Amino acid sequence: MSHERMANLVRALAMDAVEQAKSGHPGLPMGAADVATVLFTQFLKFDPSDPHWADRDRFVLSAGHGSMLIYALLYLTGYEAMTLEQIKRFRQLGSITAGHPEYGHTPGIETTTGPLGQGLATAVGMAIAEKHMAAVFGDAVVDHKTYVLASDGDLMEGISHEAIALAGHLKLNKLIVLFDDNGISIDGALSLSDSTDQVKRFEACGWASWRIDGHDPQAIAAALAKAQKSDKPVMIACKTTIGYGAPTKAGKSSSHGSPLGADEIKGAREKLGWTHTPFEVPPDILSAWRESGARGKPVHGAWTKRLAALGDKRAEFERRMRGEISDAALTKAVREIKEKLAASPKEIATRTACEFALESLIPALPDMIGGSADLTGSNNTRTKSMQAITPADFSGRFIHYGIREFGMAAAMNGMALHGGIVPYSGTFLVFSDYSRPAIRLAALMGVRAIHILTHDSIGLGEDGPTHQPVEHLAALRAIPNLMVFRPCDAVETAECWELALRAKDRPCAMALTRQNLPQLRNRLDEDNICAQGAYEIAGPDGPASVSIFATGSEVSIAVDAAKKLAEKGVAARVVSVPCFELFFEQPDDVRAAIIGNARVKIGVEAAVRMGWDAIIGADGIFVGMHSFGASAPYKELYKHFGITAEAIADAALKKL
Ligand SMILES: Cc1ncc(C[n+]2csc(CCOP(=O)(O)OP(=O)(O)O)c2C)c(N)n1
Repeated sequence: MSHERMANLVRALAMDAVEQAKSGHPGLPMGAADVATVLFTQFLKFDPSDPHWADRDRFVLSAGHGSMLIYALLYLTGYEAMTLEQIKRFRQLGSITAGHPEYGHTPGIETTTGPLGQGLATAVGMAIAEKHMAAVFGDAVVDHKTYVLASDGDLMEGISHEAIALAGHLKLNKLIVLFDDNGISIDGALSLSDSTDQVKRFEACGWASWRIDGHDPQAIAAALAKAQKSDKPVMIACKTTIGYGAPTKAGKSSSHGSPLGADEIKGAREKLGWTHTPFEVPPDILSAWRESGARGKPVHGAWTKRLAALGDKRAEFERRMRGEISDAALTKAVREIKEKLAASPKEIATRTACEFALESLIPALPDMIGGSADLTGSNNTRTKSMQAITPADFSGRFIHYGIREFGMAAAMNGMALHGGIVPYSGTFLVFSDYSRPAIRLAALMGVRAIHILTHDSIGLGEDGPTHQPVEHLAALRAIPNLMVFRPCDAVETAECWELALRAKDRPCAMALTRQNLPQLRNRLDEDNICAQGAYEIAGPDGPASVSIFATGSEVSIAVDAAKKLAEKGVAARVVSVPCFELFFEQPDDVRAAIIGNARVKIGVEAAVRMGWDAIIGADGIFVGMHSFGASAPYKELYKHFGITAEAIADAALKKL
């Protein structure tokens, strides 16, 4: 079967599906069909009968708007779930052919893409994961490549630079980027807004990179063959024509993101020599595609034998790839931490409590790979025993991501998606804005990526308002499926870590302090009390007329306020709220019991009020931030902004 016929079938399916949906992006699939056909028929290692095969090559369509390309490829190569019917239902409710590829929604989709640049950055994480798992389990069972198809838009986005610099530094030579170099974006020619020499840029970042004709199957195959042997990551700039085959729209932005229209499609059929009706799949071409889809079966079979030969390590490898951390090891480690804290309570910052917890967690859970965006000493995410991952040795468990918060968060998604790894990392809470789009994708995909975000309020002090988050907790809490933890002491920090690790299908953000906090939980609790999201941490024996709800560093202030109220004969209880999301997920009666019916409800958090009304009600009192912070020693700032035990007690007394 000729390459041309196989590639033209991809083009036809893309234009027909977009036309039927009356929306979508035909330009990229038509332009990149040759590149993708060579990759999928000759190079990509995969087995459509087992989309989760651990040693498959990963393929990331970073330019997610070209989704019909991957849907066509999945159908043609024989992924059972991807039927012609699904392709006909492109972009319709309930289909697996969503507008942009969605991880977990469609078998064969390795990561959700659409936000340009992120697919590439996620792929960097996949390639790191491959190297680490190969270092741990050996290349007999872990030896695959990560391929990315990236567009102009992917490479223009700032995150691409973080990603390629990190990949180049780490010499991720099994990462191969195919750049769909068509010189067109939505507004028109790329020359409107860009004149970067991408080949030189990648080379400057330590990649091997060169240009080819992206419509010449021999050139594509030769380039991919050469890329297999590279000692650096590879970027092949494939010169293509967007909307290839369309008589008047090819090479123009008009083919990028709308249906071509009946006349243009008719003309494209003529130009491509495609005599078939819409959605007609010639059996001989389909069988050629299916044959290439079956290429991986014997390779997969041989791998299964090698896996069996792993012996003792096999179960461990399979457990890790399933994403199941060892329940017994985690339970034991958390118990150990809590016992130590009960035996000798610690007045430490929660960031220090994080490191204290990690000292037990890291040896217990080999799946965990930590890191920091150049704030290792401030985030306390590296324990003494952790070795850094280096280009020469990927067996380490700590990554110096550099000052690349977004690239770090996207790479963490890639590691989690690859499997075998539970990634966590550190930066300042205020800089979660820089990583937010990747945190959002983690939440959308349902992957376990753990973001340690220290220096979580005005409590960081002298660095001032540029570094003091005020709106970030609210902003993070607004992301569905993301757990935002803000523990109040060392014990809560350990419990929040346990919850983060146990949540297999959820990312989390953990806000931790720079300043020391007293340990409020001195008793050894068998259960994870934070699991409920909120609980009474201090209270009178009888009914309370004041309920004070607080998180993190403000819980101890709330406890002091309750003492002051008690001195005045007012019974007040304090509820610690380490995780809003887990609290809101409790049954109504549990929530109602924790909120209680005290006459006065007060929320205390050194941040903005947004979100708190769900707990304290619209008529509740909020003690927190109403503006940006300021530069000063933190104790002065708490006084200056009125977040004190006195202010809380006074507000309660006034309302009673
Ligand atoms: C972060 C982000 N910004 C904007 C968009 C909207 N968008 C989708 S495709 C595109 C650019 C299209 O140009 P290119 O990447 O070259 O794709 P091609 O036209 O070759 O299909 C834009 C701006 C997006 N998907 N993601």
